[in-house]
Amino acid sequence: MGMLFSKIWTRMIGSKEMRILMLGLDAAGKTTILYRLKLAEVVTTIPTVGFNVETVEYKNIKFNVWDVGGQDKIRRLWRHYFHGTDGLIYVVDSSDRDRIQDAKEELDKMLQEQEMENAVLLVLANKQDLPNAMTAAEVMEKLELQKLRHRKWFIQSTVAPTGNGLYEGLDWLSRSLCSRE
Ligand SMILES: Nc1nc2c(ncn2[C@@H]2O[C@H](COP(=O)(O)OP(=O)(O)OP(=O)(O)O)[C@@H](O)[C@H]2O)c(=O)[nH]1
Ligand SMILES: [Mg+2]
Repeated sequence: MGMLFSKIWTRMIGSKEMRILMLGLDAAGKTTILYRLKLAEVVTTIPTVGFNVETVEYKNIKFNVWDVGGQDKIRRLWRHYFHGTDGLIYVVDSSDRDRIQDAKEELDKMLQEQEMENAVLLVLANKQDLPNAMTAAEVMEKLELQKLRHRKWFIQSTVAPTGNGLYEGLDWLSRSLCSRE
């Protein structure tokens, strides 16, 4: 009965599509996350030089997820993907204390862009399995998320290869994007 109802419902309202941009410094775990969500398995990744895009369906929403390479030299390409972004997933390597300040600066720059004005922000404090990883609370402080104004944001701890935390993150995204309209 539940199944039938949800099928009728989907037919009536159609499923929503959301453009999700996934960014973060190189080796943060973006591509691992994308394919864990898409294929439910761990793929061996190589640094992304361009982008990967996949559609992930979850809770009646089609998330079109754009995963763009984060290497220093190609970060200037990020801005070409901003237009029409509903949600930004910002992936952080929580074990990389040396570069958390860089991660903050890149995030700040992006959030100032007019094209990103209406995007909700999901920060993934990834690599929580590594010893000495910063907790989500520490990552939140380092990124100064509490200072953000007029922005819906959420931070979630994740371990990309096991999938830990990823669906909690998508849950928040779907809730905040649905309540936005
Ligand atoms: N221990 C651990 N390793 C991870 C985790 N997530 C990703 N990795 C590893 O980190 C490395 C980089 O992951 P990628 O997914 O390629 O990183 P990326 O963010 O796509 O990097 P670029 O494409 O260069 O921007 C790979 O060796 C992954 O297996 C995690 O949660 N824990
Ligand atoms: Mg990649």
